[in-house]
Amino acid sequence: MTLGMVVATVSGPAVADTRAVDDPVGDSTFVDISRVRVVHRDAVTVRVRSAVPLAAGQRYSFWIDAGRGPGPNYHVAFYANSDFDDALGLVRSFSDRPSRNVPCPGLRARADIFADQPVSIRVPRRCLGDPGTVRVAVRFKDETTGTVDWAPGRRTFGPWVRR
Ligand SMILES: [Ca+2]
Repeated sequence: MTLGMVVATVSGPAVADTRAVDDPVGDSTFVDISRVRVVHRDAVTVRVRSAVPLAAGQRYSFWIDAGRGPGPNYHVAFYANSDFDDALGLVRSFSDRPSRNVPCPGLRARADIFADQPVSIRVPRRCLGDPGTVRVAVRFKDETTGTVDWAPGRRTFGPWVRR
């Protein structure tokens, strides 16, 4: 814990509320994350760049750790250009099946196969219990072929992002 805090202080960027992690290009087929950027302000905003065009049948899943318990606390998943229910899933593991969903006014999810824009979510902090720090794991899955790409790695979170 202490070591992690020291490392974060020494190597952290000047802007503590933003972290970006590059993901290898070519490490998966049909879906391929190239970069994840997390901004932690009044909302937690996650933008994910894809190295390949977005397509129908891709599912975009996000797990958020708000620092409570050993695993992820929240889950959001959706498809491109489809209706999105503004509910946040409660989870305790890297599961696609939340124990329940809670309303989160202001929750946004975006994935547009017709625009060259990142896949993104925006989650108001109040929906997450106003955490001091958060970290995020992302998985893109092509449901036709079953291929997946995780960032930063399978069932692995990126760096903590302070508000
Ligand atoms: Ca990748």
